[in-house]
Amino acid sequence: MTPASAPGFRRQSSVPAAVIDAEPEPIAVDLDRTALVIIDMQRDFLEPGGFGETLGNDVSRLAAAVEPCRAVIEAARNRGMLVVHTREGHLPDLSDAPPAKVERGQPNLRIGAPGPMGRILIRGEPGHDIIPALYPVPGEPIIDKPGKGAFYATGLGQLLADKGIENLLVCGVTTEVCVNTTVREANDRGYRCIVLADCCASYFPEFHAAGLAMIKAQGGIFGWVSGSKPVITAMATG
Ligand code: TIU
Repeated sequence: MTPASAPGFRRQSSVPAAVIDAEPEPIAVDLDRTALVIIDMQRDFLEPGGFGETLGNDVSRLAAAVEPCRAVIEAARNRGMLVVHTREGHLPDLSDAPPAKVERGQPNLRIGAPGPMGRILIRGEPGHDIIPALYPVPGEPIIDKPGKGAFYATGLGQLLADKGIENLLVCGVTTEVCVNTTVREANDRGYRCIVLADCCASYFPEFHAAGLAMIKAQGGIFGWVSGSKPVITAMATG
């Protein structure tokens, strides 16, 4: 049976312009067909009083990813690479929030409940916004997503298709939740995903390590794992 909308996978466009040092092996990519995707670097996950903390997490564990992300974003902007930011969150009436996601934990700490940074994980509230250190510049697309994956119920796939993007450099939080889900979605859609290890973080160091290991295992079953420095080097020379 043919799927209703068979994806038209593209072969790698022309001669790849850059080789990025990565695991399980270096990857050659056309940087002109590559986008930088920054997943959910939001106050709700990185600062005290937000969704991450209401889930019982030590949010300070995510801070290490901020400076590497900032450096990669700067290099991407200098190169003219597409930089896409995502935010996880829900409409104020919670119509896009499945009860199975909302009905967890104490009612006063759930999605939509009032917190020190506004209603928890609600679009438009201070906590939902991206942290000041990584704030998008005018013109950079911001994808608001209701789920963990950045493709589910968003316009990301169309945006990337319109721009001819074939490869994704993926950063953000958390490694095993929204980064992994997005990489898996992207892998099924035919994108080469290169995850930048030091630009990602988890509330659980062992899950960060396992999340990266799962991506690069089995010959790179979901993608490649690299870091900010090899990618910045490739951007400067490729
Ligand atoms: N963005 C993202 O990863 N959402 C989460 O809920 N992550 C957790 O690790 N909880």
